[in-house]
Amino acid sequence: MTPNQQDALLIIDVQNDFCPGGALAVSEGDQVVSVINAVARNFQHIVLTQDWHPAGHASFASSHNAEPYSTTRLHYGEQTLWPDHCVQGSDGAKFHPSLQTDNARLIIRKGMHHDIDSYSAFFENDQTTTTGLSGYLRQLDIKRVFCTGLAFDYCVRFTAEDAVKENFQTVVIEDACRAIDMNGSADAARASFEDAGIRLISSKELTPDR
Ligand code: VGL
Ligand code: ZN
Repeated sequence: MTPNQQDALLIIDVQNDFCPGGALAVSEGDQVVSVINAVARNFQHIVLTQDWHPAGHASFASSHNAEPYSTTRLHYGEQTLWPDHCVQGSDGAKFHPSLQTDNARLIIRKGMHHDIDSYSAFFENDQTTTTGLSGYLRQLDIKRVFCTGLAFDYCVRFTAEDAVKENFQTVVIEDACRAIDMNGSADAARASFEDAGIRLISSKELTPDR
């Protein structure tokens, strides 16, 4: 499978806080970096996302005097509460230092509204507030997106599902992702991808020489 002009690589939240040692560490999160750097060489259109919360964000357990990984209701529905992470301007919010970002054309920052979390690169968790990504991709005549990054079962999952809703063909490169895997969330993501017609592939299909 060789990406063409109408394909885009989406690199979701490969940030220090989602890697080992970070505030919301995803097991083996740093291991996606070399895989993503390798597949990125095949793409002309690369978009990065960066989880980018103001201090005191509504998705932080500390803002509700609650335990991390518990849930609460926000104005748009149920929301998992996370440890403080990816605070704007912090080291935890920086991209992993080995992630090659120079060829990315766009960086979408998300989760910036104090009262709305945003897992997806397309729509915030109220499912209405847009990041502008669909318009950007359409104007570049992108037809298909390849999703990578962290976390497989949260931000990658919601991005891939929204990409389908926005009429992009959608592929997830599974070994270029790692999951938080809480209460069966990784298996739930796989089942949902199957239902939505989202293809799961291995990076080997894009980089046969590695
Ligand atoms: C993410 C939880 C909270 C992610 C971001 O990137 O998957 N998960 N914020
Ligand atoms: Zn977040």
